[in-house]
Amino acid sequence: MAFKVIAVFVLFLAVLTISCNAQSLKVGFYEKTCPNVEAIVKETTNTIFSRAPTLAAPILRMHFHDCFVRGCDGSVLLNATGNGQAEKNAIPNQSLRGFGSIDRVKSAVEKKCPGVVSCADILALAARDAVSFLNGPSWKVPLGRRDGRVSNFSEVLSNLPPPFFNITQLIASFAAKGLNSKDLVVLSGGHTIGTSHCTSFSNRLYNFTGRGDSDPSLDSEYVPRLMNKCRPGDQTTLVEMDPGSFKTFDEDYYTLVAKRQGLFTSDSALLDDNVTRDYVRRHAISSQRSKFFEDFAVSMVKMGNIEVLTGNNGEIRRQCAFVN
Ligand code: HEM
Ligand SMILES: *[C@@H]1O[C@H](CO)[C@@H](O)[C@H](O)[C@H]1NC(C)=O
Ligand SMILES: *[C@@H]1O[C@H](CO)[C@@H](O)[C@H](O)[C@H]1NC(C)=O
Ligand SMILES: *[C@@H]1O[C@H](CO)[C@@H](O)[C@H](O)[C@H]1NC(C)=O
Ligand SMILES: *[C@@H]1O[C@H](CO)[C@@H](O)[C@H](O)[C@H]1NC(C)=O
Ligand SMILES: *[C@@H]1O[C@H](CO)[C@@H](O)[C@H](O)[C@H]1NC(C)=O
Ligand SMILES: CC(=O)N[C@H]1CO[C@H](CO)[C@@H](O)[C@@H]1O
Repeated sequence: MAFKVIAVFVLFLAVLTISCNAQSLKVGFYEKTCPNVEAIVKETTNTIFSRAPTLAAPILRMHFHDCFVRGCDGSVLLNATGNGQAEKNAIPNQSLRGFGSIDRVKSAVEKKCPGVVSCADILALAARDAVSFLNGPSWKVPLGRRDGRVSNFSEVLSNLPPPFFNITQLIASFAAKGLNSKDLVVLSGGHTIGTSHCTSFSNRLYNFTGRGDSDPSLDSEYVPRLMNKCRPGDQTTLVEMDPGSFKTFDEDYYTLVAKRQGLFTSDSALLDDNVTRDYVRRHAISSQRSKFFEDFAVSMVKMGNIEVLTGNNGEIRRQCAFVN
């Protein structure tokens, strides 16, 4: 009996400690301090995306890159300073675009509520608005992230999964961030929008194993079509990841992957695990659109919670490219 009481008490203490140390994010965090922040972000991003719809996808990707390196702390937005190179200078970031868009949104927010809203939160909101601008789902974004002060070039490669990862590596990479294989297959659905450089998948087309071959896990009729777009060594051409509907957030991605036309090794790899394969197949056949939308919203909120800085940690950056 006494044993039980002690056990319950210890558990109580543990819960108390956890909840004191890690303040959690909250929908409506800026209700009092910047009540219009969500409207400002939506309005500014809508203006930007209406003029340049191809800027929407890169904002979603940028939020992913932010969250996987040092948590969602806006570190991806920082510019290099004298003593080193920033995350945005690492190879996987060569293809990141949209820093200017985030700067514009931040300026609009600063005009109304100076020094209140973090760049990390602005990026999380802009990513949500990017998805819904492209006819995807919308969701409530828990807020209250603080901005980090460190952006480290060499942490990018060790934290972001590259496009040539197999399923074991992908699952491990997501697990390291507290995301499971369902999150992996759901968030990979982000590849329903946007474009990729040939360099991210051309290894699958030419000389895949050094015998002049291509990747057998890629649809053999799709290979010549991709070869047409991407000549060997092409560094500049952009290819639609979900051809024909790369400007619409839909579930076509799963149809493509099921047909073995996923662009990256990491897309094809979703067919190599029970959970992810099952999800791909189910969403490739019947119209499960609203279920995917629901799942995507849930996994985005989960991703947006990775290693966030809250309370007195970090800072509210005045300019997203520089620490205060
Ligand atoms: C599962 C691991 C993932 C890998 C290996 C991966 C890899 C890549 C690569 C290589 C590109 C093309 C970059 C280029 O060459 O221009 C890309 C684009 C993109 N990724 Fe991912 N990605 C992953 C997960 C995600 C997640 C979780 C999201 C968001 C939820 C996402 C959203 C995007 C978007 C929207 C683009 C298009 C960007 C544009 O149009 O510029 N990706 N990804
Ligand atoms: C930050 O660096 C990028 C290039 O990485 C550059 O285009 C941009 O102008 C810089 N931002 C500021 C505010 O200096
Ligand atoms: C950046 O990260 C690497 C690898 O984690 C570490 O060795 C290095 O000291 C870091 N650099 C800075 C300037 O913090
Ligand atoms: C994935 O790659 C790792 C490292 O190369 C390897 O050890 C593992 O066996 C591979 N897994 C699969 C399923 O191919
Ligand atoms: C293909 O790879 C092999 C082995 O790495 C190499 O010897 C050969 O030159 C490559 N062929 C082409 C066309 O790049
Ligand atoms: C996964 O597939 C294997 C082989 O088909 C099967 O033995 C296993 O029970 C499956 N696991 C789950 C969780 O479905
Ligand atoms: C936007 C940006 O800073 N891109 C950089 C990504 O990294 C390469 C070098 O690896 C730089 O040349 C780019 O300017």
